[in-house]
Amino acid sequence: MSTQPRLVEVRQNVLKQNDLLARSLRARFQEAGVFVVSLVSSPGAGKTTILEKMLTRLQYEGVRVAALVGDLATENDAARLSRSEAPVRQITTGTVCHLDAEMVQRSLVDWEIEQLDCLFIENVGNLVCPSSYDLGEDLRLVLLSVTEGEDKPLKYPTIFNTADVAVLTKMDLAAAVEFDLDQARANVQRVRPGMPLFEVSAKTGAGMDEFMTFLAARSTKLLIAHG
Ligand SMILES: Nc1nc2c(ncn2[C@@H]2O[C@H](COP(=O)(O)OP(=O)(O)O)[C@@H](O)[C@H]2O)c(=O)[nH]1
Ligand SMILES: [Mg+2]
Repeated sequence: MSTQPRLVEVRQNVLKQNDLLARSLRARFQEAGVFVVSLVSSPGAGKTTILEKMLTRLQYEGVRVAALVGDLATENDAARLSRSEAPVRQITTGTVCHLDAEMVQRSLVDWEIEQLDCLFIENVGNLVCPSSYDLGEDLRLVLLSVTEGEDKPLKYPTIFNTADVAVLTKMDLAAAVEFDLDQARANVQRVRPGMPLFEVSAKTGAGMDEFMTFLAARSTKLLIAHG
């Protein structure tokens, strides 16, 4: 006899549990007045690099920011993000390919999130698993680097469908890898019509102003930054 129905049932229960917890996290974030933004992408698309720039910039502008960062192993990304001088915590997931609401809740236990304006959550690099797990965030960013190719939205539609905003990263490398920008834009719109799309290079800073202005427009918590 197949065990498939039982497996499906267990998986559905896990996801339901996560949804319930994410809902209570979202309520807690709202009550604390903290705007929560998560970042998802494949490994190496540039989440940590852009996040370090964002944290540095927002801190400089007087916004109280912090970050949680998920990886299977190492504290490397937390060390990189700490250079911004914002409070940062690493979540190491072992073999788990995504963050879940419980991991987020656990790592915030002794954190006074009321003291924050904005919390960023960098998910484990993966274009599949994170799409099923709500983390209670207000805004989910999906990053796609030009070196991955313009077809990724078509191959991984679910992650684009669960995100609110797409960010094309490493634009400074676009010409070198003959990235077809029009095709990429069309592919994003095909899987998610109307999805806002930003084209940035965290390395050169190109496109960062526009992107940060968009973020600031999404929350009064970030308005301090843009007056
Ligand atoms: N040329 C270029 N390289 C970048 C850019 N952003 C990130 N990288 C590089 O891409 C690699 C992976 O970046 P990282 O931020 O660690 O990606 P993550 O795994 O998504 O967190 C690193 O070597 C970065 O230096 C960018 O805008 N331009
Ligand atoms: Mg990273």
